[in-house]
Amino acid sequence: MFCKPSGESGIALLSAILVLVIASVISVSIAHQGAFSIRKTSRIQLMDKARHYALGLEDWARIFLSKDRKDSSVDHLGEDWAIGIPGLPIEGGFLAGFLEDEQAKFNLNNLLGSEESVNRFKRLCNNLNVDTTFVPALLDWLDDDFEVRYPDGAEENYESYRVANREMVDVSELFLVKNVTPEIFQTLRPYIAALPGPTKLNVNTMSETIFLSLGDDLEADAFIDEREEKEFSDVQDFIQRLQLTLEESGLSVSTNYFLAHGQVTVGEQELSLNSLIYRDSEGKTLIISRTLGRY
Ligand SMILES: [Ca+2]
Ligand SMILES: [Ca+2]
Repeated sequence: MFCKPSGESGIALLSAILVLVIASVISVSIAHQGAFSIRKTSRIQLMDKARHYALGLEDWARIFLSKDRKDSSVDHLGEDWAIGIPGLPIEGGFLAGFLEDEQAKFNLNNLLGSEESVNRFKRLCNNLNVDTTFVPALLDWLDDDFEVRYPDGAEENYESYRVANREMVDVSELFLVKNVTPEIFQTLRPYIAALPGPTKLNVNTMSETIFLSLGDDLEADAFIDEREEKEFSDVQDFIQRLQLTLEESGLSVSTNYFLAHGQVTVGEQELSLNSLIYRDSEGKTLIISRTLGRY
C-alpha cells in the first residue's frame, strides 16, 4: 500500500541513491572480511553480509528522508519515499524495503495529552468493533500515578501486574494491559504506534479508518477522492476542501517519524530490519530503535 510510483524520475533517483549506498556497503563488507566467493563463505559470513545490506537499506532510508525534507515540508503518499523497493537482486540473493509513515497511525502516547485524543481512540475502537473496556487500564498504564481509574482501571493492585507508569516504547506493551485480548491487539495493531511524546496525525498519509476516527458522520470516500486529486497543503486546506467541522488539534501535513522495513536474503540467510527513524524539521535523522532479526 505504500508502494505508489510517483513517476520515472523519482524511481531513477531512488535507484541511483540506492546503488551508491549499496556500493559503499559492499566496500565496507569486503574491507571487513576480505574478498570472498559467496559459495565458499560460512553461514556466519553470509549473515554478516546480510546485516551489512540491511544497515545499508537503513542508511538509504535516512538519506532519502533527509533529501525529502529539503525538497518540501509536506509529506504525502505520492512522494519518492513512499515508492519502496519491491525486490532488488544482490550477489547471492535480493533485498526489499519500504518506508511507512508512523504518523499515519494513532500514537498511544497521545492519550494522556488531550481529551480529544481519547475520543478519537475510542471512536477508532468502536469503528473496528473493539470493546473499549480496556481504555481506563491503558490510561493507568501510561499515567505516572497509582490511582486506579473507575471502574476498569488497573495499577499495581491488579493481579501480578506491573504497570509501566510511563510512555509506551513499543505497541506490543498494549498486549500486557488489563482486558486487552489477543483479538483486540491484532485488530488494533495496523492502526496504532508508540512514538515518543505527543505527535500529530498526518492527513496526507492516514488510512480511511484513521480518518473516520477524527469525528462522527465523516465520509471516507470523499476524503480519499479529494486527496487523490491533490495532497492537502496544510490542515486548513484539509478542513476547507472536505467542508469539515471537527477538532483541528493534533493534525498535520508533515511527518517526523518513519518506520523503515527491510528484508535481505543472502544465500540461505534471511534477515529482516525494522528501524524507527526520527527526522527533524531540517532533515537531520536519528535512529530511535532498530530490530534486526531472522524472518
Ligand atoms: Ca515530503
Ligand atoms: Ca498509572
